[in-house]
Amino acid sequence: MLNLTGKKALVTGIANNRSIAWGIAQQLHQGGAELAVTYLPDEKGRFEKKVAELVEPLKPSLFLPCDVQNDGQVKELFEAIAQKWGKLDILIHCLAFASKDALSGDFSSVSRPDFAQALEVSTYSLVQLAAAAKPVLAEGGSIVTLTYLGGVKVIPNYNVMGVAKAGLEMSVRYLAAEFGKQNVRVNAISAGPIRTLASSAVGGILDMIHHVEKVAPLGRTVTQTEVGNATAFLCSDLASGITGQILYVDAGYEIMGM
Ligand code: NAD
Ligand code: 0WE
Repeated sequence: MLNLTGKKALVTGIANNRSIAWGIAQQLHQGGAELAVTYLPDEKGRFEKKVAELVEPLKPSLFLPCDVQNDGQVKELFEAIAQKWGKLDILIHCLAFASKDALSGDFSSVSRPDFAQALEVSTYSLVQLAAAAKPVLAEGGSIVTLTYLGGVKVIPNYNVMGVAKAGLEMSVRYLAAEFGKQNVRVNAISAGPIRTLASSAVGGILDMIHHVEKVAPLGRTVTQTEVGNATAFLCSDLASGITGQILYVDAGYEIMGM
């Protein structure tokens, strides 16, 4: 059965109690994994306080800042993991960012800096974290990232994030091919739309969720806990034969053509 006892897991992307990463952290903890949690630092330290209070019940062994646009922070994060644990079994990449301007209007109106930032934060960061983790990633380890259907099909207003997710999904395959040599698996979960800090900032997200509720085979959207459970499975030895895959956790929406 699902057992993550003895596994050391790094979870990125928790901003609040609606974050998909929070659903993942809880299910990894439930499975018996020991956690390291990162937060995106801001000037006032608001996220640090909020995330620290939220994750306190999971008793993380490490709690550190990680802005993926800051190479120094990424370096210090993995130095801390090497020192504390000497290994890492699970790496959860659950972050994305694009300028709000780029998430509405014509796709072709995206500026060069907004395009570059979306791909740097949402796509390159997976490669960056995987490379930084490589020396400590244990045999039998697992990397999981979060993607969205907008990286495969056109979703109105997803725009440059769609390009970022397409790149992310292809990065999963190249990383899987490379990391397989050390018996580390790399997969993505393509989640259906969920109300989170990131998605709530998007105009029309509720209409999109209602559309999915009407069309999806299960007649509803998915929860952070369901994404967390699928992630726990991919990180467990039950999934030892699965790598390079995009697993849809979307109540079946992706299979529908009409
Ligand atoms: P969220 O806002 O809770 O999480 C996004 C996280 O990205 C935040 O914790 C934020 O701090 C982090 N982040 C942004 N810029 C960063 C940076 N420079 N360095 C480090 N961290 C940074 O929203 P969410 O919906 O839980 O998003 C998590 C992941 O799930 C994203 O990859 C998103 O694309 C993906 N996803 C979301 C949905 C959805 O509908 N909510 C569906 C499919 C996939
Ligand atoms: O990947 C995402 C969220 C991505 C995201 C959202 C924001 C809003 C606030 C990245 N960067 C930002 N930057 C901000 O300033 N999702 C899958 C959720 C989502 O976002 C959409 C969606 C869906 C679904 C954007 C447009 C259309 C649909």
